[in-house]
Amino acid sequence: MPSILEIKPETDAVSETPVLIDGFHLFLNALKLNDIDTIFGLPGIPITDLLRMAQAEGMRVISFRHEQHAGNAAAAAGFLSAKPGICMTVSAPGFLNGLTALANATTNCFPMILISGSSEREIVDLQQGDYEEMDQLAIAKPLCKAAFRVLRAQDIGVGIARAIRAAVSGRPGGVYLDLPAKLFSQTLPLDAGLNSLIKVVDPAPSQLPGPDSVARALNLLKNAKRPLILLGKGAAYARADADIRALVEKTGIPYLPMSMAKGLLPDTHELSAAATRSFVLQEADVVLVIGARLNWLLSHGKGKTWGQEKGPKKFIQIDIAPTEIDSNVAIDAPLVGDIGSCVSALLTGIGGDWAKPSADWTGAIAERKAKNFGKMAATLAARPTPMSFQSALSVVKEIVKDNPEAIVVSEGANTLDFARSIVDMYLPRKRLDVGTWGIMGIGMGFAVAGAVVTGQQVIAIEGDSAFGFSGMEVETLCRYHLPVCIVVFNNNGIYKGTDQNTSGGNDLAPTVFVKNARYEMMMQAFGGVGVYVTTTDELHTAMVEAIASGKPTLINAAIDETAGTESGRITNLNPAKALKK
Ligand code: OXK
Ligand code: ADP
Ligand code: MG
Repeated sequence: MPSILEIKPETDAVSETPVLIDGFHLFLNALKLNDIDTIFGLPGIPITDLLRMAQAEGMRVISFRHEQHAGNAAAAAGFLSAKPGICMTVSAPGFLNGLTALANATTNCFPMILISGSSEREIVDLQQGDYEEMDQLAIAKPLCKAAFRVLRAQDIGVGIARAIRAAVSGRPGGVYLDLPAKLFSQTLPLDAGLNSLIKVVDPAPSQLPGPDSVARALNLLKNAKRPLILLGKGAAYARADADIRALVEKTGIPYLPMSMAKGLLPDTHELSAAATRSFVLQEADVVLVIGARLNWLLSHGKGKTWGQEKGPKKFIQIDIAPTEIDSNVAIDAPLVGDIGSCVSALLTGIGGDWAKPSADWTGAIAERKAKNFGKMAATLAARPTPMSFQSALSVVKEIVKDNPEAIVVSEGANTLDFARSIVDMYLPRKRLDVGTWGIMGIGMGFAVAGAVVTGQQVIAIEGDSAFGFSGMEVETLCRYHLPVCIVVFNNNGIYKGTDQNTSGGNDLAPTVFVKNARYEMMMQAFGGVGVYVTTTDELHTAMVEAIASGKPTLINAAIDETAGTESGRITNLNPAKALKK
């Protein structure tokens, strides 16, 4: 990477006018000074030249077809690298397209910075009808963790520093930075300009838990009869992999991973209770929650899912955000701090005389796990025609087992739900999915980030509906020659392809798509590999070839169109269900 001084400002040696640096270069220098080397974005007024200059200065610029996917890529890059991912968009419409990704990043606690060019303040604020007029800062504010606008070149350094610190410190999240077009052409004397930039020192400082809170947590854990550790994507983000594994193994406490915590310990670990989720949630008496929120995905920590009728549970919760504590149920032992420091403090306190949980508890879990594994194995071994979700996923499961370094991206309803329980993960931070919102459309953005940030193979397991949200980005995959293998689980529709229009009219039902759509041709159109498969053998061959070649590949896998369930495993959230009750 070129050093800061290698970036050449405009000079005029003949007339000896002072050497100046412009807003474009101040901005790029500020990013580089903070080790940010990649920009995801989409060019247009007023950022086209900026992206060209970024590329000329040695930064990687990944240019997308729609800003939402550039934003999703930035968010996933943030999760994968623990540095804020950068997304750059044009003003009003481009900015709005990026906002979903910004809000989703904030919801997922992924650090990203959405940087948008904007129109002239003087005109926008008087609402005089500027090109792409919009008060972007005001609109972004409620959708992100922090939002800033820079109006003067001398504030570019501080603006970037504030954005970086806001994105990664404490609970990570999305940050908006508004850069009006005029800022880029402002100039400063070179020395003053460079001196105004800030290298952020310790952007995400450790936050140590108090000794009292550690003692309280340990006391509760020691007295538990049926303890459980719940790992969320915050635990994956925290990069305390070795200590978390040591905590599980030293204490012998079974653990349950949330979807993006899968692989923090290998899913095949004997203490994983993933295959008996309902049982452990109901039966555990003390639950140590690490980097997970007790939100809808965990039934808010109460009710039937948690066996509330069997008596109250005790919770220990590790989180960096103090206000997360007690947000749904009473937390008996809060441990507020960063996960690395908190887990390490627990490990220190555990000592050599730790009594592992009774065989009653671990044995009951093992027994149920074995039973569920047996049931699952039978489903996975079946070879129906057409393929079922499970038979097709049995192939993906084997491929991921053989390629544990691969990043797995997953979205859809049934495709997502089946893939979550069928496809084992072996390494931390290898799974990217629909996250806290259950959002559709993250597929190709996350896939691009996975490949660009890690350099590893990406396997994207996509429902046919989910794929449609970001499908045009297959051109991006081809343009950058990214090693992404997409498997479209094509069952002709949302949930399934057999829904009927009951009005007697000619339109298809709202959940149904064109039958037997040839998604693989979309990839072929841009020079990638497209394969249509109807059997598990064909799917296996196509995936092996995709990974061996590293070429962007789309495998269109024909799945039984009658197979899906409405909303997968969250059917209960459909309001009509409540009406029927
Ligand atoms: C898990 N299980 C297994 C295994 N792994 N059995 C055998 N072998 C293995 N390896 C069992 C597990 O014990 C559960 O059974 C069941 O399989 C399902 O497991 P899991 O972990 O997937 O659990 P569950 O109940 O689905 O989890 C709840 C949840 C999850 C809310 C956390 O559903 C989730 O993450 N949902 C996200 C859905 C989403 O975002 N959808 C968006 C699209 S829908 P039991 O017997 O122990 O319970 C949409 O947009 O609109 O419809 C729309
Ligand atoms: P999941 O969806 O997997 O359950 P969530 O996104 O709901 O996970 O929860 C992640 C939690 O992790 C958030 O409450 C966030 O504040 C917390 N978190 C993120 N990073 C850290 C960290 N380094 N240390 C402590 N807590 C963290
Ligand atoms: Mg479908």
